[in-house]
Amino acid sequence: MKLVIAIVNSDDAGVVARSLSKSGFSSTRLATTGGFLMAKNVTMLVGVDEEKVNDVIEIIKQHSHSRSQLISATSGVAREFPTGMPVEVRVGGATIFVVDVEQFQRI
Ligand code: 2BA
Repeated sequence: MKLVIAIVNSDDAGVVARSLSKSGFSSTRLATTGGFLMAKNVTMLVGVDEEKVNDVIEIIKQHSHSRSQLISATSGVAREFPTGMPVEVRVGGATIFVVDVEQFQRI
């Protein structure tokens, strides 16, 4: 068994979760915050048999859109940029990790 950990944009999380559920995949949504932008995102946990991992990734890909975000030069994040201008950051559709699950139990 594998655990798919997907960090997705908050705006996409609902549709991703619904699409996973429609296809028979259970998921858990955690409210998280990106370390760079300090913006809220959603981390989804999906436990799945190894042969279904690509199906899960495909569903996440279909519904996760990349977008540009402007961060203010006055915010903590942007202080490292010398320009003093707003900085445009391209936030990806989703960041996905796939890890091995040693044990899975429903009690
Ligand atoms: P954040 O850390 O808030 O990062 C948001 C976006 O800012 C990133 O988009 C990337 O385009 C940019 N960015 C991040 N760190 C940067 C840096 N040191 N310098 C310049 N630009 C930087 P994504 O790469 O699509 O990441 C979206 C979110 O996924 C991240 O939010 C973070 O929550 C998570 N993430 C990405 N890579 C990760 C990793 N290796 N480990 C854990 N979480 C990760």
